[in-house]
Amino acid sequence: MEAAGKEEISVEDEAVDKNIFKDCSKIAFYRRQKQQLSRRATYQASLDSATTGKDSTKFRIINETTKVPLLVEVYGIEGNIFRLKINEETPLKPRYEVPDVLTSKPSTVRLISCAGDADSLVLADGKGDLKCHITANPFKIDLVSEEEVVMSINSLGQLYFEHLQIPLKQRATKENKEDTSVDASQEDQEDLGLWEEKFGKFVDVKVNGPASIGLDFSLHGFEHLYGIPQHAESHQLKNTSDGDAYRLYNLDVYGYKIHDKMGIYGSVPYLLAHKPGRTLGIFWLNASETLVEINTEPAVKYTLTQMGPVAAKQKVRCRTDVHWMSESGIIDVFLLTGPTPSDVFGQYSYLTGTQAMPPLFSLGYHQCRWNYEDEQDVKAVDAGFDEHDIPYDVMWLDIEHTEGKRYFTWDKKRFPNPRRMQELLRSKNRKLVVISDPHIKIDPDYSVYVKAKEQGFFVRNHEGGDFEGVCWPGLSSYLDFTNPKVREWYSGLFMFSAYQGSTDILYIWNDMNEPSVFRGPELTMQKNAIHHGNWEHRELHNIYGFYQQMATAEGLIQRSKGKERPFVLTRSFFAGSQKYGAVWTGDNTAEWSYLKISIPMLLTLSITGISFCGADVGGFVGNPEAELLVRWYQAGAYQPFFRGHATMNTKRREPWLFGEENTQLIREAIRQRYALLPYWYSLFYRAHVAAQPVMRPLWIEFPEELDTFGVEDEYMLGSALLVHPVTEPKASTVDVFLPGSNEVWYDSKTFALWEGARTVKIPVALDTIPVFQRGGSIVPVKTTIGKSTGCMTDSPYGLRVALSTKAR
Ligand code: NBV
Repeated sequence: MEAAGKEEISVEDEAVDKNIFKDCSKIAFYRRQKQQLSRRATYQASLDSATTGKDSTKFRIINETTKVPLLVEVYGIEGNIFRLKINEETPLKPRYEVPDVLTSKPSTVRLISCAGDADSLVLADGKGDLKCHITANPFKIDLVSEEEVVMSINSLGQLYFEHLQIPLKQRATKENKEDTSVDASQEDQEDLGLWEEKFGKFVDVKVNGPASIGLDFSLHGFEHLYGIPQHAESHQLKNTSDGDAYRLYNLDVYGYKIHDKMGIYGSVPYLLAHKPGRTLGIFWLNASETLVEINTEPAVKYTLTQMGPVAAKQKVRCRTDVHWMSESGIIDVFLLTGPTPSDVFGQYSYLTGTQAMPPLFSLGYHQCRWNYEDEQDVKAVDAGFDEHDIPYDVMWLDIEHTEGKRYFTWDKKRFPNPRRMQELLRSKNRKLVVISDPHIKIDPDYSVYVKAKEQGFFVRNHEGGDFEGVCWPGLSSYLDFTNPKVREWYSGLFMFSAYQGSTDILYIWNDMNEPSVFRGPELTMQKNAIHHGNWEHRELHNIYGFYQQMATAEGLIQRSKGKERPFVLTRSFFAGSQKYGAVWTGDNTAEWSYLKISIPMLLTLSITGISFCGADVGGFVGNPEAELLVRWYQAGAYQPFFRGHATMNTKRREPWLFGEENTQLIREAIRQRYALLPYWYSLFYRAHVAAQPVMRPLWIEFPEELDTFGVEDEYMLGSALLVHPVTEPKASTVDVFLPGSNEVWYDSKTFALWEGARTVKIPVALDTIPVFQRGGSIVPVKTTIGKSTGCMTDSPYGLRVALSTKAR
């Protein structure tokens, strides 16, 4: 590793220093919203002047204090979706609206105004089942389905919109001075971070001043919420306390802490709420730093004596309030009304696309390490798999394979003949994945740098020069992937003619694309860096990595002249990243608790569209003991993206290095993965064509069964297999919950039959992976296993048929 890297991050440190990152109290827009909302200035809608056009119904709302008018647009979208947009009616300059995430312009349905006067307006989506009841004063919207209010918007009065202002210094007249939504004395200015915000030694100068937005949603009858990755947290979202909101801000957090709501590598600002009979989704399309607060008010139970018989009969419903806050942009929110979980998946995929269909090889096992040293090392590891009769598909090369971290090059000493190395892998139907990060070494002799520089393809600093930050290669500039021209050019770098030494078995891994900047605030880019179109980085921070993966995937498609499916793994992601490939959960740690949390983390990604996801098997940081490694392989074999990986300075951990008994256990786990390949491939096909997640929390398959709503130590693969990985050391039994009163389940190993709707104690030995097949299902398998997926084309298929209750 070169000096630049070592100075900045000690790769031996196991615990993250949380002081590098902000908590809510250090986020100025959070403090401002909290302070201002306690003053409760309300909005009033002018419904008498509402207009309904082909696409939307528009009206104006006004804040009683600031008097600044906002324009509200309500859209009905095909498939039972509503869209609500709120922007300034006449902003000083345009505010950022996230481009490129929606797959196409969603088809609108004309809203019909059913009833209305100056105080209220009722809009129906045509079929008459769903209605938006808009109340003028104070402004709120109720979403009504079959006469039941399922969601209220702004019923808590948390609508917050900082309108763009002329910088204080430029304001000439007293009149202008009063024209401020955040009325702050000079002393308060600093604390409120209106035009300048300090964090440690960093100062964020905001040329546009305060621009934050917020809105509340009350979900009636709901107390189970899921989504808004990425956090190292439980699958079911927790209530947030003051100052501990879920943060969506893409950050490079090495060895992140678990059970924490801090932002890590990616963000999908989309959550689902579920109760028996209905699932809803809220997709908050905003790419700036975002915070989400959640508060469930449990149902109040009245007793006859307290309230009298009439009140007791009224069922008081529980309610969950969700409060979204973003640093800038506009309010653009999609309400997905279900009613079933799969309807919500369909609605979300209609907006953002479905999972890209992975090439078959990428569903096999991937072998990675930072780093495989040289061609000889690759050859030896590759041979090790064959010697130990362990199937694998993909060898991975990390940053050290390049000439001084210059991506698209090879270290000539370590990898003198990359083609020869790829031919060796090809002979066994195997592939190679190499890393390509977004930072480009500042080096006048590096052609990628020179060409990008010449064409003005780097993100700029606020003074107009190229942004420069330190990363693995030392001082670097960062490609501005938000610019379509940059993406086109970058895609071209993957052409075989441009990328010397690459062949058609080479695929790509995008890392550090939050983006990670070693000396930057919170280890990322300054928010006032400038992107294409003159947008500040703060507007689009969370979508930077999305764009790199998009350009990379496009490059791989073009290089094959549109014939082959790409494979691109990304660390950073946003809503819609599923269209471009796979995501992993970054730098986890070799501890049992991280193995355990991989399940809820992947379930959350899966239900927010990203089916192709995985966690580093073995744990990236630290050295797993043999038992943990074995259990991790067993769990990983049943997770969608299956890759072993380890940081540098860890002990080598190829599967055969832990004694014959453990080699056999790992071999068996990987072989089970390969046996199930036809099932995996079919599940991905369903994810691709019908938006059904591959890895599913139990509540999706059993949406009426309350007992399933909080389960996160087991899950379904498709609708046929239930998996309960062993995540505790020295386990001799696991308690497996088998849902469904009308279901039967078969132990995949012993074929023992269990009735559903019970928890069973399953004895486990070191070789047990608790997997159960649902009665009434058929699982396609391969009955012989080869060296790699490509070697199994001719292996016979088998069908595992499990009889249902009816057939017995
Ligand atoms: O490229 C080196 C590593 C990589 O192995 C890992 O998977 C990424 O998450 N990368 C982070 C950068 C260094 C982390 C200390």
